[in-house]
Amino acid sequence: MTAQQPQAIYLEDYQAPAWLVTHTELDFELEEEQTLVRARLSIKSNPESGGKRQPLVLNGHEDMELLRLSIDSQVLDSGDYRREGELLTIANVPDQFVLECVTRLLPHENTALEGLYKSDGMFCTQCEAEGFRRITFFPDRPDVMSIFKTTLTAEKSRYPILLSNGNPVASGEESDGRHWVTWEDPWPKPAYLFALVAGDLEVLEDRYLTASGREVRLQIFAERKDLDKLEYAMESLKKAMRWDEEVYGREYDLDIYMIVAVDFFNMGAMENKGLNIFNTSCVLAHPKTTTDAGFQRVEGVVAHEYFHNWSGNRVTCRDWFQLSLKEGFTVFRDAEFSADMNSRTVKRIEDVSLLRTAQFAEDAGPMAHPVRPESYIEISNFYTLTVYEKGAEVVRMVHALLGPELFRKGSDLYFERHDGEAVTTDDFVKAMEDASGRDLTQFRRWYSQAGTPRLNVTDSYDEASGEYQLHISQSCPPSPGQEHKQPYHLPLAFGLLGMDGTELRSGVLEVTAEEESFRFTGLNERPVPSLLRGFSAPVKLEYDYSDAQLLMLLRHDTDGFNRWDAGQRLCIRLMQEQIDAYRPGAEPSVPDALLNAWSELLLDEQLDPAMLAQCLKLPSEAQLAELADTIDVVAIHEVRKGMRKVIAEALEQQWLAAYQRCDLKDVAYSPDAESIGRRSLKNLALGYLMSTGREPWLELARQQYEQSDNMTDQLSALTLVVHSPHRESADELLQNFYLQWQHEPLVMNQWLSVQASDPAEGALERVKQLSEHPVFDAWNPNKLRALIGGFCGQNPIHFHNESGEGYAWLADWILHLDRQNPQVASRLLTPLTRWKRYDAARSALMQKQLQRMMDTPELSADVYEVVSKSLV
Ligand code: B3K
Ligand code: ZN
Repeated sequence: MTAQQPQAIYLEDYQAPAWLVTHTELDFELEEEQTLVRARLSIKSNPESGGKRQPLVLNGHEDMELLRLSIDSQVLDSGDYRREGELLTIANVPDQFVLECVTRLLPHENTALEGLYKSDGMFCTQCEAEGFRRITFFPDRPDVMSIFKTTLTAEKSRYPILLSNGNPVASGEESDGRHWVTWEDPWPKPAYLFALVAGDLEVLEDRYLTASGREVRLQIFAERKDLDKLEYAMESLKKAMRWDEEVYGREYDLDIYMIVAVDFFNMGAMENKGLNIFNTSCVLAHPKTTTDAGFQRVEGVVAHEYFHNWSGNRVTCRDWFQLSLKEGFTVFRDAEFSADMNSRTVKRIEDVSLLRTAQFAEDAGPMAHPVRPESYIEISNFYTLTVYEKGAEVVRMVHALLGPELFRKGSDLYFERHDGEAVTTDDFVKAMEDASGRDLTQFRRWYSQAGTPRLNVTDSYDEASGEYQLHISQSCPPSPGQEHKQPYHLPLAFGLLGMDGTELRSGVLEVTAEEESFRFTGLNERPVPSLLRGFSAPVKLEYDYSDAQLLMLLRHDTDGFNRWDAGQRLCIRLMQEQIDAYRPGAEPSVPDALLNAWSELLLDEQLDPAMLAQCLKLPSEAQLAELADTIDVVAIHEVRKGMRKVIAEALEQQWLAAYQRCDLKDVAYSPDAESIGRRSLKNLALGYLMSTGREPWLELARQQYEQSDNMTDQLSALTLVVHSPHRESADELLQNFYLQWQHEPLVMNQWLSVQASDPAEGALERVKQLSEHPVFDAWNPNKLRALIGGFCGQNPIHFHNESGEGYAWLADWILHLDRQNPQVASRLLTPLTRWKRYDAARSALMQKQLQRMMDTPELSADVYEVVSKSLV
C-alpha cells in the first residue's frame, strides 16, 4: 500500500477550467544530460467558469525540476506559489498575463515512456493522457486548448531531424554545431496532442491532393535500417485520407502530415496533431518480416490515427471520462474503413471474437466500467476494450438505428457544431438526435451502464393462422457499483428462414422493453430465426437452437456473420458438454453431422477461403473460458486439442486438398484480402494436418518453413512445429529462425511469443530463461508484451499451473516493472484480476499474489487501482 492512497476523481465533480491558455510557446534545448524547457503561456481567466477570480492551479509531475517561474516578467520566489504533489498553485494572478516557466528534464532517465523520453537514441514524446505535465507546468486537461509554437534546438550531427506539430516556419544554425527549427500549429489543441521528435532519421516522402485540390506533404520517418518497410503505411495513409473524404466528407487541414516510428512505446500509436508517433510494430511492414495480421494492423492503425484528426483533434474530449467520444467513434471509423478495404464479414468476425472474449471478460470482472466511466484513480487504466471496442459497438448501433444517410447527417452536424470544441458523448448523441429526429434518451444507457446485457429469445408458431412470434427478454448482470440495470434500446437485425434455407423475412427490430414480443404473419412453415445478424448489438444472445437448425444456418444463412456464428454455437455446445464431463485421458468425440457439414464446406471451392478459414476454426480457449461458470483450464485445453485431432484425422484428405488449393507457390507475396484469405486457409489446413501427429505433415511444415518467401507462412510453420510434440525439429527451427532474424526486433518479438505460448511441459522454465536472453529487453514494452504477456495471456495451462508458480512469476515482474513503467505493469496484471473465475485452489493462489502486491509500499496509482479493485 502507498503511504497516501491514491484518490479517485469523479465525473460528477467536473467543473469548467478557471483559466484558459490561448497561446503556448515552447523552447526545448535538447542535450545528452538534460533538456531545458522554457514555456511561455498566455493565460486569461475563463469567462464561463463562474465569475469569481480563482487561484491559478497548474499540473506538474513531481519529478520535474522547476528552475524559474515568472508572471509578466516578474520572477516569483518560492513564497509566491505552492507546490504540492502534482499541483502548483499561484494564489494571486491578474485577469490576463504571461506566465514563463523553465523546467529541467532528464529524458534519458525517463523509463515510464510518458512525457519526453529517449527511444533508441532519439528524443520523442507521449502526452496522452497526462504526459504533458512531465514537460512543463500547465493546466493539463483536454478542455484547455491552446495554439502552440515550438522551437527545438539540438546538436545537428546527432539530431539532424527536429519535428513538432504543425508547419515548420523558421530554422537556423548556431556556431557550436547545434541547429534549431521552429514549428507553428495554427489549430488550437489540448496539450495531450503536443509532440516533438529529434533524431537521426530517414524519411519516405509522398504527396496527397485533397478533394478540394490542396497538396499535402506526407512523410514517414524511421531509422535507416527500416526505410524499406514504410511503403505499406504510406499507401494505407493515402487510402485512409481518400476514404475519410468520401465517406465522412472530412479533409486534412495542414500542409504536412508526419508519422515517426519508434521502438519504445507503451501502446500502438498516438494521433498528435500533424505528427503521429507510432510503435514500430504498427507502422513497419515488409513481406519478409511482417505477417498478414501485421500488414492489416498497420493499415488499421495508420487509418485510426489519421481519422482522429477529426474525431479527436478537431473535436476533442471535454474530460477523460469522455474518452470513448473519440476512441469509440474512431474505432468504428477504422473498422468500417478496413471492412471496405478487405472482407467485411471477416473483419466483423475478427472484431466480434475479440469483443466476446476479452471485452466480455472485462465487463464481467472487477475493473468493469461503463463506456463513459464515472470515476477513475488513474486514467491510463481506462484505455480499455470497453472504452474502445464496446464504445465502437455503441456507435455502430447508432448507425444501425438511424441508417447510413441519417448517420452521415448526424456526423456532419456533430463536426460542424463542435469544430474546435472539447465536448461530451452526450453532445455526440444529441447531434445524432437533432439530425435524425430520433429520440435516443433510452439509448444513452449504453454509455452509463456497465456489463454485458443478455437477450433471451423464445418463439411460438401457430400453424393454423401462419403467425409466428419472437418473445424477447433482456437483463444485465450487476457490475461494480451498479446493482440494478435499466433495459437497453438496441437494434436486433434478423432473418426468418425456411428449413430448406429460403429467406422468408428480414429486417431490424428495435428492442426497448425488458420483455416484448414481435409478431410476423403469413408464414406457411415454422421459420428458423437468424438472430442478431452481423452482431447488431454487443449482447449475449440465448435461443435454444436444435443442432439441425444450426447446421441449416451454417449452410444457408444469407448473413455471412451468422453463418459463422451458427457453426461456432454448435462447436461451443459440443465442447462445453465434454469440458463439463472431462476426465483425464478421456477421448473427445465429434458427431458425424458436424464432420459432414465441415467436409461439405471444405469441398466447396466456390466459398471464399477467408470465410471458410473462419468457419473451420474451433472457438479459442479464451472464448471457452469466458463462457464457463468456473474455468477449468486443463479440461478446456485437452478437449479442444482432442477435438482438433478427431477433426484432423476424419478430414485429413480434405485438409490436404485445401492446403494444396490455397498454396500460392509461384505468386509473389501480396497482402490483399484474397491472398490473405488463401494463406489463412492454407495455414489452418496445415495446423489440422499437424494435429494428426503424422510424420509427412511435419515434413510439409518444415518444407513450408524453409521455402516460403514471406513471414506469414514461415511463422505459421514455425509455430506449428514448436507447438507440436516434435521437440527436436522445434529446437532446430527456433535456432534457425533466431539466426536468420536476430537483427529484426519485431521478428524477435514473434520468436519470443511463439515460445511463451508453447504448451509443452517446462514452459515456465523456458520463459524464465528467455528473460535472460540477449534479445529480451526488460525496458522495452514490446518485448515485455511478447514474453510476459505471451506466457500469462496465451499459455493458460502453464500460467495457471496448480503450483501457483506462474502467478508468483507474474507478480514478481509487476512489482519490478511498477517502479520503471507503471502503465505497462498495470496492463500486464490483467490475467491475475480474473481470480474469481477459477477453482478454489487456483483462485486462492492468485489472490495471494494480489495481496502481496497490495502489501507492497509505494505502488504506483496505476497498479494500486487495479490491485485494490480486484481484491474487493
Ligand atoms: N490515443 C492514443 C492512446 C493513448 C494512450 C495513453 N495511455 C492512441 C489511440 O487510441 O489512437
Ligand atoms: Zn484512438
